[in-house]
Amino acid sequence: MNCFTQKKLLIITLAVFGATANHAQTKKQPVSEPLVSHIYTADPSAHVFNGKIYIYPSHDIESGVKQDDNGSHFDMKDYHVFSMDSPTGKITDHGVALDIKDIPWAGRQLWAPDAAYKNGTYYLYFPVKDKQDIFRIGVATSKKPEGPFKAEKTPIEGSFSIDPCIFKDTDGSYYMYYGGIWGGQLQKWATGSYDANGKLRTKEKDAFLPKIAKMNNNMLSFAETPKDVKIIDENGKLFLEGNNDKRFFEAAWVHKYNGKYYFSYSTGDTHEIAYAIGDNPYGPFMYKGVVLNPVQGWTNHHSIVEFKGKWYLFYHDVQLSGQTHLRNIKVTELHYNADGTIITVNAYK
Ligand code: FUB
Repeated sequence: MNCFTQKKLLIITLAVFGATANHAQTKKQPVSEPLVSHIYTADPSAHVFNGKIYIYPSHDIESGVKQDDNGSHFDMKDYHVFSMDSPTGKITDHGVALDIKDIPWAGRQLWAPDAAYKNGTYYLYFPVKDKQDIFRIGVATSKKPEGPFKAEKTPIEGSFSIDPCIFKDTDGSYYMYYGGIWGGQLQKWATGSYDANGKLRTKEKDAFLPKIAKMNNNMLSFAETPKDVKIIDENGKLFLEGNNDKRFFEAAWVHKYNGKYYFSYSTGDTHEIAYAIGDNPYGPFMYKGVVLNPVQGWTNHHSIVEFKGKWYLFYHDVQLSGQTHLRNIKVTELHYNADGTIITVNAYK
């Protein structure tokens, strides 16, 4: 994640690209306005609980930490939960739902969370660096969708990297999808265990793949060793790192539409939300196209949810601040073609 790479040349290229993209987009009118303007919010994971929409975003702040290769300036310290009676209705900020100081094992950087409900308990899943500066995924519980949430004493065993997405299948099974390259550290787990020197791959190599693990009944642990989620082209081939307009970068989200599984994700340095379709939760998922074109700011992160028979795309941009690490969440309706493909959203017109 983040607009910096390890190579200076790429830093410059990305900076120029980012500035150009921002400039072009700010001349256009946004199709949606920020849902929240009293604090900065990002990475909106939306769910329908008890007939209302609940949004679990990151809470962006200016902590003064300098930008670096690992996205250290995304230095978030708590989560707020929001609810809405409808996507066009009033939004309620339920206040701090979980604070980093109440997560016993946490070091720094509370990144994009997600939530789930099962048998009277709400679960908040969150990535945060542990005290060794390694991203792990934690879980916290509450009896209310808005929290406050109480964190477990340790991260989910076997978890690593960032951006958990919890998907409930129609048979009642829950799966976690997760992962993110660059600052998300997925490249440091290429051998199956943590290697602080794990490098990004060169263009001709297979791209890193997101992970999936079925959840145990208690929703607090993985029921299996995490597996790769294969994203393939129309010939069944995995994408290479050089296919950076299609390969996985971060921000996994899964939803089901007409019996098919839709895996959507950010392409990171090409700034799109792409999607691929599969026949079961494990995939493989065949690339189909773009859900959301690049937005203002470097990151692009979304969720897709059905509410009262319509589908909605929650996303963020930097309309309020103009700064990549101070984002604001938005929503717009999402439409499908008759063949099940998604009509690409342009966040500006
Ligand atoms: O908000 C911090 C990180 O930025 C998220 O974890 C990524 O998906 C990107 O949006």
